[in-house]
Amino acid sequence: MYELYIANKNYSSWSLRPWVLMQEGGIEFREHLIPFGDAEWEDFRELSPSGKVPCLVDGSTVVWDSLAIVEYLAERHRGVWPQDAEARAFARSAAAEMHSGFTELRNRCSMSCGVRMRLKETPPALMRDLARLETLWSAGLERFGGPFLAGKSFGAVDAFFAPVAFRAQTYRLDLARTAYVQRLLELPAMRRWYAAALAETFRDVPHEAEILEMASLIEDLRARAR
Ligand SMILES: N[C@@H](CCC(=O)N[C@@H](CS)C(=O)NCC(=O)O)C(=O)O
Repeated sequence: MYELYIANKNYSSWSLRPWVLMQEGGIEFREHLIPFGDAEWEDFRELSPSGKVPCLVDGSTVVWDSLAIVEYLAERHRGVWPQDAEARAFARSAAAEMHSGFTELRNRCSMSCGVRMRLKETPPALMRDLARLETLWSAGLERFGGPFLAGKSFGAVDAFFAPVAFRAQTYRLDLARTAYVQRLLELPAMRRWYAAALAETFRDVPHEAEILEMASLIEDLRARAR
């Protein structure tokens, strides 16, 4: 049984990627959620070489970093990447681009599933990231026929863009490919993640501050600690 270490579902976009891939792909794992800032983080650092989540443990093998986890799983399970070589090249390129790029989108629209925010500014760098996203999604959906980015099935490439769907919902991002965003949000695993995120009462002060620096709060749908 795999052990998957993740952080708070409300905030942890990197954790969501392998989690949703494994859940949708029927790859069984035991989940360990370590809340940001919790004392457990210190113990966790002994396990994960980077001290970051997600981190997958398979017996004596430790795999850290979302992309490495996806590749590790792809060696053992079908359907992580597409069968077709051309679709696979596209899927790997797009996932790698998400992993290393879209910096402005990631920084300015930090993931917080349970709130609705209005961005204070939409600078050109953010508009460039959104335009690139549209081009990339359109290329995949049109070339491989949808409904997912590299064809008929949900796979690693879609898992890499899953946090963008929550960001689009939180910040009401103006994306033309709303059907794809909706498709991601409606996946059973995404609904489960979202429900768990809404139920979290923990608030990470640095994350909350970062989000409020970039955007104004419209609505907070999360449960509150009693
Ligand atoms: N490139 C890494 C990024 C991982 C990452 O930044 N994870 C965040 C949580 S979303 C983290 O562990 N932050 C805690 C820290 O930096 O102490 C990946 O793809 O897994």
